[in-house]
Amino acid sequence: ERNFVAVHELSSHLEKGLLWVRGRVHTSRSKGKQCFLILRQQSSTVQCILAVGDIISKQMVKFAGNIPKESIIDIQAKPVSVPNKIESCTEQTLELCVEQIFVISQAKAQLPLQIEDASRPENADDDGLNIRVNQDTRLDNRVLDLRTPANQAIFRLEAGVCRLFRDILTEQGFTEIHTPKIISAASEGGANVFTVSYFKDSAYLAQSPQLYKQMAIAADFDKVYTVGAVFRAEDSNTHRHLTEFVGLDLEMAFKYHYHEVLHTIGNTFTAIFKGLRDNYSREIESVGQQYKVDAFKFLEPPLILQFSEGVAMLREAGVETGDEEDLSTPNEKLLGRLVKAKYDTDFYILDKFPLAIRPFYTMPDPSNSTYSNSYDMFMRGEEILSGAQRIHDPEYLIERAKHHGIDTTKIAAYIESFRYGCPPHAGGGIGMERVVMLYLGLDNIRKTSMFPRDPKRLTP
Ligand code: ATP
Ligand code: AMO
Repeated sequence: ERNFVAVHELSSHLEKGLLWVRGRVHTSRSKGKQCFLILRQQSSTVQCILAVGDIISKQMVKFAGNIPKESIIDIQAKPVSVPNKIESCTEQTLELCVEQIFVISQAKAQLPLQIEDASRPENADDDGLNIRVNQDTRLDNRVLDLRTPANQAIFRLEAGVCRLFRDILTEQGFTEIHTPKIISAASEGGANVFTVSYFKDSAYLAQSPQLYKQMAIAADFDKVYTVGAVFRAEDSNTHRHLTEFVGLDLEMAFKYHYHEVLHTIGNTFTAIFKGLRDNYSREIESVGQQYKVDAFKFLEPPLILQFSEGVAMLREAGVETGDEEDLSTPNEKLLGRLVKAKYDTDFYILDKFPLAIRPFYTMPDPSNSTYSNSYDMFMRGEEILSGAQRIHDPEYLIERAKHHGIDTTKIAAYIESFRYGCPPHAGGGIGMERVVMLYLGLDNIRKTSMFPRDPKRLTP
């Protein structure tokens, strides 16, 4: 039996004799009677030495030098301290003197990309010798690309976002639900749905859990959330649109005012930001070694502005925009910069959007029906959540749906669920990949989707 030790724990095994380590060959070079091999385990690396002597033969040194990079090997070795720091490894103060080496799984000799190239800092001085790996090469060979320290960190942090979302809401009495992804009617209106054949009929892939999370409220679940795939047949080739993303959705009954829900969501975001800052500092640092990462700033409680205030700030900055006009992407970003300059926060909430630009189920503002009880939330000047109070009166809901040109017979079960009594409620939907992208300040949503789907990419 082999007593395996993790690379990052080797320092506590110094001078304790032989042990086993399993890892990948990160790099290897033979120099006559010696072979220097860097062994990698996720983001940890350690230098290994094979030197011809009593235990190691010439053939073994040659064999070790010829193991293809990325192969998985087991070595039996003694960890020893080194006098000079080994800069190229995460374990800088020790190395492994190898006595036995076994190849467990051999990688192809020719790799489509080199992990070292794919890990290179984005802003490193480029003397023309450094090879950059472009995004398509990375995504085409995603399993290799995901082995870089930055990618290891990004997807561990992404798991953290989901875990925090679940834990924070569960603690507040929310119930996790699962909603169907094969549905018979578009929930957000519009044409951006994928049609799939469903036996003799056709169906849609869900563009949101919207109708079902509201139906769970009508069914007395009171506070619900769901984490699941959301599909959008949008031919949007941008840095922030995917055709399939993970939605973090929540819905909640309230007593007096939809701001009970707005505050719950806002506080959930600040709790997630704190959880990431406090528990994922190693991951954040690791991403920062490859990409420029500025610390994410937020206020407690979060800043809430009215949509009309946002419009006024834009106009003051010289932008022409209508009272009821949606924020274009450039205006959204500009407003983010203006808010940051004035309030020093990368997260803020915009409340009371014009009714005309919101989905049919949105509750109008009872005091001014030009506006609505709806809100968006932004990270680094980009939309991260859309939400609203919903109409829970079935007749009024039908009127609003018809106004939006929606065939109400297709959503009859949804409307019917409000005929048996339903508490006032509100909620919102978050894009998981966008949270990670914007928290870290990355420039493309494909960096935070493990196997991204966009209009031009369906594999791997
Ligand atoms: P997002 O707002 O990011 O798209 P959403 O689901 O709320 O999320 P929409 O309301 O459909 O999406 O889109 C709003 C904004 O997205 C628009 O202001 C538009 O500027 C931007 N957008 C959408 N598609 C594209 C595209 N193909 N190219 C550039 N911008 C786009
Ligand atoms: P909306 O359509 O604004 O609202 O979507 C909610 C959030 O999902 C993210 N998002 C996307 N992420 C990646 N790629 C896309 N193509 C994409 N489209 C949207 C954004 C967005 O803020 N039913 C409502 C939510 C609600 O009212 O509860 C809805 O789906 O972060």
